[in-house]
Amino acid sequence: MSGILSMILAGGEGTRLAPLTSVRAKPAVPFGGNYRIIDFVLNNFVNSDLLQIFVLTQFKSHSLNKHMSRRWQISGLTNRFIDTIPAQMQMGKHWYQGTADAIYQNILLVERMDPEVVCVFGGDHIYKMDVRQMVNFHRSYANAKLTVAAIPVPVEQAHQFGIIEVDANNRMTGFVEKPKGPVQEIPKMPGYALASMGNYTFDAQTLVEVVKEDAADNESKHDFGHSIIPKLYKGGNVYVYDFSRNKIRGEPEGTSSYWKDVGTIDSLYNANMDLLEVVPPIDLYNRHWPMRSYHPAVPPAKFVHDKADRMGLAISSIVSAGSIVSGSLVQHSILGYNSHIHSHAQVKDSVLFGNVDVGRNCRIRNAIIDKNVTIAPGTVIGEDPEHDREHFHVSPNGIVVIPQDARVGFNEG
Ligand code: ADQ
Ligand code: ADP
Repeated sequence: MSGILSMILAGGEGTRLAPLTSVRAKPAVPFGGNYRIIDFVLNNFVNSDLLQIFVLTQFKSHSLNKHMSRRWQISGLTNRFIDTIPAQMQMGKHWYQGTADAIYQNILLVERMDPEVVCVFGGDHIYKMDVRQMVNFHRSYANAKLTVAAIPVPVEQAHQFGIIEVDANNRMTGFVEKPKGPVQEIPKMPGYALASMGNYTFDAQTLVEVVKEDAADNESKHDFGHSIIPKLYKGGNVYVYDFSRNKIRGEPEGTSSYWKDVGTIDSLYNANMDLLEVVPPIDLYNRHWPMRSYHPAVPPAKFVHDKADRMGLAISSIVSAGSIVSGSLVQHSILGYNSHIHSHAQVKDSVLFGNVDVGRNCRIRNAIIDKNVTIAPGTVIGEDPEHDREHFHVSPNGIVVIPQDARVGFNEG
């Protein structure tokens, strides 16, 4: 496929993921032991063989840049590239005002490439999509100016998304960004509304025109959801791509409709836990859809015990390289790189990002522990909600979050 340029919006501040986003952008937040959130969209493009990609960053981009340059930077040999573009204030002394402004400030990159279509995708969702199928769908409508990918969501969640109405010919007939009131339910799916996934395939000419026009409009929020789509669909040339039609090679029909917005601590935790199911709703082991990421040079994971009555065991868990589970028990948890779990400790229903040291006799449950954390021997986390709320950030569902570089339990009596 040619003439396709992709722009990945990776500047999200991710305030609802605090404190995990206190020093890094949301797309750089670790996920599933081995990955960062942005790996999912990047693998979608690479596995779709669409390799002309700009990744637009803004907030707290150092960790993301490092990840990009260690694993994803491609340039030079052919016309294929993945280029990470920092906010450069090309159009005046201000940051990106919104997602449409992020494209506008980089419009020269689009004009220079002179593509036929531009895929503008978000950088912070967990899903697999063969993007070629969406582009083919878009191209099948000669008059299509924009195609928006869509998925049903329960109506209770509709206020978090752009909500779409569509006619029998896949044409968009209504769009409200993050509606405050009641929404139109999907006629054949009561209780559900059709949500935008924030993934757009634009006719290139249209994209250039609309973002320039939008930049000149002082009333605009300069955002695709608030400003561009509500105007554009009224012209009758905006189409809706039903994500459940997307088929991933090597996977049965229908399994590819997993899509998670991991914008909150609880949704991030739940999406991690999804990976631990016997048959997970998103398969990371499909050889036809390799999940690339940066892998540090560390030794394999190791499970040891020095006495017969002691375990060094992980059950229903994902354990990344460099980890040592010694004389301790890990249950239904995800351990990132270099997690060390010492004797008699128990880790249950938790996610450790990496470089975490859990001391002897600790009991950890229902926790997300960020990188480079040391937990003193005997510390208990996740068993006493009142104590946890006093000392740590605790999510509405009771997930305890330990921030990066913390030393926990050393100063307590
Ligand atoms: P939101 O996710 O709320 O809604 P937004 O916060 O604008 O939209 O983020 C969209 C993408 O752009 C994210 O990947 C984010 O990281 C990135 N981004 C945000 N601000 C940016 C900036 N200034 N510079 C660069 N990148 C930036 C959108 C749509 C909804 C849709 C949901 C689906 O507006 O209609 O339903 O996505 O999650
Ligand atoms: P992440 O925590 O997202 O994995 P990295 O470990 O890749 O991020 O770190 C990104 C960069 O952020 C590091 O190279 C370092 O420069 C900076 N950094 C991370 N933690 C700290 C810290 N505690 N103090 C100062 N700089 C830090």
